[in-house]
Amino acid sequence: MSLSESASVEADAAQLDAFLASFDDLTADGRDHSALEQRLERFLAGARAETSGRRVVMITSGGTTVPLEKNCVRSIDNFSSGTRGAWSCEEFLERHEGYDVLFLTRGGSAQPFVSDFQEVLFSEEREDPTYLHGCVDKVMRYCHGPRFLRVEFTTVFEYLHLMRMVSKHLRPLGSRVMVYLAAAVSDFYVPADRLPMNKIQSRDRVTGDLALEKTPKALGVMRHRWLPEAMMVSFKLETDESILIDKARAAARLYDVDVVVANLLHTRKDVVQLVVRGQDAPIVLERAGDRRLEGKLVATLVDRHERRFVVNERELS
Ligand code: 9Z3
Repeated sequence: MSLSESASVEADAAQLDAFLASFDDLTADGRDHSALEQRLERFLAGARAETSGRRVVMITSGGTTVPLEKNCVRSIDNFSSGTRGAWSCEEFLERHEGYDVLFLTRGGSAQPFVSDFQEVLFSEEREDPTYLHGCVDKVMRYCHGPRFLRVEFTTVFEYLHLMRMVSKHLRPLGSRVMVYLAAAVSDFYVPADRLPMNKIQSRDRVTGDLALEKTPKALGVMRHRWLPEAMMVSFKLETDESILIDKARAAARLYDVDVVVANLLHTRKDVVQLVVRGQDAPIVLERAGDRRLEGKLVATLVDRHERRFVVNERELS
C-alpha cells in the first residue's frame, strides 16, 4: 500500500470511529457487550486452538435501519429479506464442515433452515408436518451446536459497531477467516445532533429536506486494518444492469477485496456475477432449476479460499 493509500485508510478509520462515537448512546442501549464478547471468545476457542485448522466465516445478512428519532419509532429501512445470508449459512453448516459460522443478522429477517417456516406452516394446503419437523431438527442440530453463533443488529450503527468489535476477535485467526458481507448496509444516515429525542408528532409538519449524510465506508478499514489476512467477499447490488460490473470492479479495486458478488435486485435469486481480484472476466453463476444459487456460490468461494492456502503454502516452501 502506498503512503497516500495508507493515510486514506487511517482517515477512514478515524471517521468511522468518530461516527460510531457520536451514536454511542444508541449503540450501547442496554446491550451487554462484555457478555457478547465472552460468547464470541467461547465460540472462537475451538478454531483458535493452534492445531485446529478450522475456518470461520462471518456472514452478515439483512438490511440495516437508520433511525429518524433517538427514541426510535420511525426509521429508514431497505428491501433486504436476509435470505441470501440465511441460505448461505445453511450451505456452510451442512456442506462445508470445516467452517464455523458467525451469523450477524438483522433481527426479524430470514434465518437458516426456517426461512419459509411460517409460510409453510400457515399454507392452505397444510403441508405435511415432516417438512416442518425437519426444519426444527436442523436448527437444533446446527444452530444450537458449537459451529454456529448468531448476533442480531438493527441499525447501521449497531451493525458497524459489531463489525469493528467482532473483527478484533477474529483477527488472530488470520487467513482462516472468510468475511461474507451480504447485508444491505444503509448508505445514508441522519447525524445524531439532528435527531429529535422523541417521536415526531403527527401534528408537526415535517418541513424542509431530510438531509442525509453519507455513511462512512468500513470495507477498506476492514481490509487493511481490522482483518488484513482474511478472504473478503463483498456484495454489490444495482438495479441498472449497464453499470453493475463496472461498479463491482471499482469496488474490488477501491477496497482491495478478493471477490465482489454482483447482483441485480430483481434477478438476485437467479444469477450472480463474481468479480475476482486479478481476473478480467466475471464468473457467472446461475440457478439450476429448483436448486438455490447459494449452493454454487458458497462452493465457489470455499474453493477460492482453499486455493489461497495452497498458494501461501507454495510461497512458504
Ligand atoms: C447483496 O447484494 C445481497 O445479495 C442482497 C440479498 C441484499 C441483494 P436478500 O437479503 O437480498 O436475500 O433479500 N448485498 C449487498 C448489498 C449492498 O448494499 N451492497 C453495497 C453496495 O451495493 C456495498 S456494502 O454498494
